[in-house]
Amino acid sequence: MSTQTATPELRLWILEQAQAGHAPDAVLQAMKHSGWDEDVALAALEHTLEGFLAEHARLQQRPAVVPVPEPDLAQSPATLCLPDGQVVRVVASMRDPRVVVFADLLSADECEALRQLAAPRMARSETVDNATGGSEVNAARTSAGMFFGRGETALIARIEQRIAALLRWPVENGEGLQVLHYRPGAEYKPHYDYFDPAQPGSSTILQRGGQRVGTLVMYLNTPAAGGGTTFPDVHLEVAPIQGHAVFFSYDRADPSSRSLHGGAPVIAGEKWVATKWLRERRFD
Ligand code: PD2
Ligand code: ZN
Repeated sequence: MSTQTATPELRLWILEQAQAGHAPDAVLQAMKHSGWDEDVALAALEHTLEGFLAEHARLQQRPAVVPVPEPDLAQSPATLCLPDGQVVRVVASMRDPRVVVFADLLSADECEALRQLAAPRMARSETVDNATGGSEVNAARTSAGMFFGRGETALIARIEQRIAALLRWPVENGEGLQVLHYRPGAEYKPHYDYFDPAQPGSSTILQRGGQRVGTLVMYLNTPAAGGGTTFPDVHLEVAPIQGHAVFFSYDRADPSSRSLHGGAPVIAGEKWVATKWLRERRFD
């Protein structure tokens, strides 16, 4: 075991390297060359850079960057085999904003079962009232919806475990699944899923689980026309196809995340989705 501990001089030196624009990996290598134990150097680097990034964000008056859920796509796999045996196909991915489209996340039977469970409990969708942190009916969101409790049924628990494995994010950090139903003409105008830190109502909401850092929209049917999920900043539209899902993450609660997205109007037929929002911390 190492007896070295990081000194204030080392932290100052790390900060100077960061300010000069040197990449963390290059700084780590330089520390190792100077005789610092790798674990000590890494811990000092992480600790110092965390502070550096927080300060950088504060100076820019922007929220800090935080860790986000992320599927394991390092080797560009065509499929991901999840622990429950589900083989999910990776259809498309984009780095900035981070968007990944999956196929076969849910079977047709699972989609039907979710719709059946949700149908008797649907009510006009509400959006968060920024001033109070409560919710209100809003013309920008003309769907009907309901929330399941986390793990409410065996089916829901199984889907939640699958999502946790896919996105490598704890089940406990997820909000309950929300099911939305759009009729022809219904839409969800472009919005951000994170809570605006500048709004007075947000502090109450953030006490439970912190910020939202990722969203998974799962398509429970295939509308005849319209109803895609749009990302206006990058002119992307994801087609709603039964069993497919679109995942996107946002590592800062700020428009620079480019996570603006909406549900385009349904033109023909109807649209059913289930949304899973993921928080920074346990959402109990
Ligand atoms: O239904 C959609 O495509 C959609 C679009 C934007 C859902 C959500 N946002 C959401 O549930 O946050
Ligand atoms: Zn949304």
